Amino acid sequence: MKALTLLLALLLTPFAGLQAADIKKPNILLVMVDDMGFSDLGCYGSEIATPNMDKLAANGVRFSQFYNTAKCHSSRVSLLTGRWCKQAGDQGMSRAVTIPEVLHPAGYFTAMTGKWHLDKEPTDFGFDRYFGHLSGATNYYKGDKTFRLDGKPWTVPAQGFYTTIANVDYAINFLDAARSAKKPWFLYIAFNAPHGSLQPLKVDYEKYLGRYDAGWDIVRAARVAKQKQIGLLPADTVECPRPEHIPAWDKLPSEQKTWESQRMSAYAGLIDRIDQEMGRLLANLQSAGEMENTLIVFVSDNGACPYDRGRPQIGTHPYDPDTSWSDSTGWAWARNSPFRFYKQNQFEGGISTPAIMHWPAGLKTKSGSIVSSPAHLVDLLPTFAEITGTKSPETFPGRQPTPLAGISLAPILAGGEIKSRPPIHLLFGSDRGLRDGEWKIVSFQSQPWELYQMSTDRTELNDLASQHPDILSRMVKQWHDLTANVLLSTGKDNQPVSTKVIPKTHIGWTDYAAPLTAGKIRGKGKQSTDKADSTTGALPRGRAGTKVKVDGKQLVLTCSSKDPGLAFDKLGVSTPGPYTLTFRVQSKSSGEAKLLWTTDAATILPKGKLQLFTVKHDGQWQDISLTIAETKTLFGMRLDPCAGEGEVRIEALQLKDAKGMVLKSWP
Ligand SMILES: [Ca+2]
Repeated sequence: MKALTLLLALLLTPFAGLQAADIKKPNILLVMVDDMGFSDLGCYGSEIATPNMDKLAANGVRFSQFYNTAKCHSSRVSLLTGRWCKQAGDQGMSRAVTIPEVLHPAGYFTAMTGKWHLDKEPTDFGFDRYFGHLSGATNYYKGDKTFRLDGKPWTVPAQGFYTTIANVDYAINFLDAARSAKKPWFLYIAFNAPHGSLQPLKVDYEKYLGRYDAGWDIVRAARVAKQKQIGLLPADTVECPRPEHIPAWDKLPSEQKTWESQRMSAYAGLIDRIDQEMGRLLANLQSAGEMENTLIVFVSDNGACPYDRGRPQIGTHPYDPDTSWSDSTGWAWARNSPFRFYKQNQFEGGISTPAIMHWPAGLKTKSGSIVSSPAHLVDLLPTFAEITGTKSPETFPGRQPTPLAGISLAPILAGGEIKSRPPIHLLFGSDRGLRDGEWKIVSFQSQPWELYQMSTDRTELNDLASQHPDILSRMVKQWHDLTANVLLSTGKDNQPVSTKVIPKTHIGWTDYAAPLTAGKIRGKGKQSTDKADSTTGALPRGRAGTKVKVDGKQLVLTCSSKDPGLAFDKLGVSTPGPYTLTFRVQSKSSGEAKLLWTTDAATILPKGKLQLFTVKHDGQWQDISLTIAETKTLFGMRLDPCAGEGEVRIEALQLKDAKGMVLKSWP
């Protein structure tokens, strides 16, 4: 009878029947992993063992065009609020209401474990229970000082701790509390794996040692072949070829091959462990009789990460808690198969996530089916609201909620389809994009817009911007309108893109031409709480009268005579001084050069400390190294390479700590 009622309700309108008293509200398990590439799960093309996720996919549904925001914190904001990151008020979420705040009035128990990476704490945004780290990245074994349990500081045990396991330990703990309270539950697990530093468990790492000796060309080809074979991608999909900044595997020196093969084994170990822990959690749901009526959603916050921080740690083991192996651009390319580019870029390699949904009681799609409708993290909140019979409130104490950007995916879960949807707006830093139906425009670091027809060219190989200027200009206008009117973001975000095409590159990508030298163990005894999630510093602001742009690996300053220079308003470093600031400079300007800095937010430059130095304005490149004799932690900085008008170019600008470790680099 109950089944019949449910069926009738579903036939009438999708999920309307779930509000009826005789139908139990579904539990919701939302899992987000960190920096996992599109092809990293077995059911998305990988050779890594992920049997538990594959089983969910086989009995549920997979999305082939599900998007995130290409970056950690912005994806978390969109996921939790159903809005574009800036629209929601960025990390502070002042213009939004979160999923737990929407579900709470419907009687839900709400809990979270793992990485927060936003302002305040989860318990300030509607979560009844929370265990995890507030930081953007943490040591898998040793954690950091931002760990919290239910709003209170939590000390990471000195022995026997591993973050991926602890996240599931506490998740199970919280579910027990929900069951005792006899409430439906919403559980959000934000694994920090497989984000760098790569610190797998020994057993997981050794399982994959030697498995990647064949290299990224072969692994990539195998993944693409599997993606076609399992029907994830059309058989005529043309994969993006290996870009010039990544060498052919066969051309690597043998020691480089060994190091890279080991790095991929570390990634595989981290991902394998996520799957094992998911298996433990799913077994817990099974034994509680909750598998049937729990909607499980699995997504990644951005594509694989290409930023190679620190020097190779040859001869170390990644399971040594004091090591911190960094990301590999070559493997990021393979892990984002078949797409182009990486985390932070709005190309498909940056924004495409594996996305699995599983819900035996509610899903009316054929088991194991693949949905190719475009969807985005912003759609999750409206979907959850619809299937639980709740609504996102239009007002909320202390906030000014904007309208939802996402749409409910409930019609897809009910076995139907969504024929059209509002455009998907894409923005992180200077990387931009817009997906509207079968068309997508995309800009790499504010370079000229490119146009792709996604229905025939998902891998973005054939730029149609010059062939369809009408479509391009319509979509560019749409992007700017949405940025101003929906994201409420003006200023730098809404400036036109550059007109100059330059080689697409990033200083943080692995430099395979550099000799492979073993570095000292980076960050030994210290934990990363770097919110910026990278040593790549935010682009400095040109002071009044100075225009700044990025040209390849150079910052180009066009100075007027009015007080020229670069302002670094908030450096985001946590290591105290002394420091060195090194860079190469080429000046066609004039006048005295100076560096100013402050160690607190209250001191507005040019107040603060001052150091003068000499730049020859003869158009020749010169190396500059400045010592900043400061014992406190730098907050802001101003670098004036000249005092007159003319062009100044700066490259390899790096702020280093006393031991010579790079804390920030620009551009
Ligand atoms: Ca991430």
